[in-house]
Amino acid sequence: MIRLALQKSGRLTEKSVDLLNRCGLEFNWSKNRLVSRATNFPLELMLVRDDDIPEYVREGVCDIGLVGENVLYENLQEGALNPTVERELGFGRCRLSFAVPEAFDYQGIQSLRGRKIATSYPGILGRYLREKSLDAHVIEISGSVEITPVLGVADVILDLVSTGSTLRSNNLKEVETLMESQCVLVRTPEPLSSEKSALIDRLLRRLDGVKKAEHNKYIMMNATRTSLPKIREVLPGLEQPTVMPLDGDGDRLAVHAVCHEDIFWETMEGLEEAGATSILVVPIEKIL
Ligand code: PRT
Ligand code: ZN
Repeated sequence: MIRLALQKSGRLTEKSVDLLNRCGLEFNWSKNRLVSRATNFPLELMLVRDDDIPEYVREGVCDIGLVGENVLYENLQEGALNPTVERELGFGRCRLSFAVPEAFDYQGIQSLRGRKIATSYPGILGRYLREKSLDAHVIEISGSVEITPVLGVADVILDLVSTGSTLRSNNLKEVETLMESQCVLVRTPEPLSSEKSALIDRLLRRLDGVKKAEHNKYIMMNATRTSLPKIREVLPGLEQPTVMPLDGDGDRLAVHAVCHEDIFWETMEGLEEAGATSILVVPIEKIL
């Protein structure tokens, strides 16, 4: 049995569970329990605060975990073994950025020198300032960092941004991005039994299949053999198609293929112009 650490309740929870469901995992779901077992895969979920996930995975309490890169890198331990990133999951995207009051005359990172910078990410900020040889005062705040400039607590903030509306409503402007972040699947640096490794590989293969399927479409159309080269020009992502004669019509063919890209209306119109008819585009759920 492998154990996976997951945020108990927050921005990553729903998308993480949805991804596991799409990998075929089902749970006897109870949000108030610390541990939930999958009913059809040897895996149990450990539901915790996201900030604790790197530590649980580092120590091998959990074999794998789903966590934001911002939290992972904040909890990196220098000189120790850290969790390794196995997959980027493409959700929970945000950026960790410096922001200053609208009136602040920002002239690049040199403007950070000597300033009071409020953040919930003192580890990442400290490393950044050392790397850039900048001296500044780091003020650690656990939440609502965006209100610290107006309170006179800080000159600059370093906080997560996604749409930017929190900054705007506090009269702050984003001036520098320190890092981009998304949810990742991490693995413990502790040695694992071959059985556990095999289970993790099995889950990763399913994840890859789900991810691959997201960007692929199955396309079906009727066409003539002479129109095939034109159709391929319109659909560069078309794999070797399956071509079948249509019953009772010697010249016309049914063309079926996996297409490695999204298909927009413009593409459909292009296919029609190339001579295709009865064009069907369907999503793919899984690919192995
Ligand atoms: O209780 P627990 O400790 O588990 O949860 P939490 O409150 O610490 O974290 P949570 O659930 O808020 O976020 C979990 C993860 O989601 C973060 O660690 C990021 O990896 C990711 N994420 C993605 C975000 C955002 N987008 C985000 N916009 N986390 C926080 N924000 C906040 C940000 O701090 C700021 O206050 O949203 C505000 C900015 O949003 P915009 O859209 O106004 O720019
Ligand atoms: Zn947290």
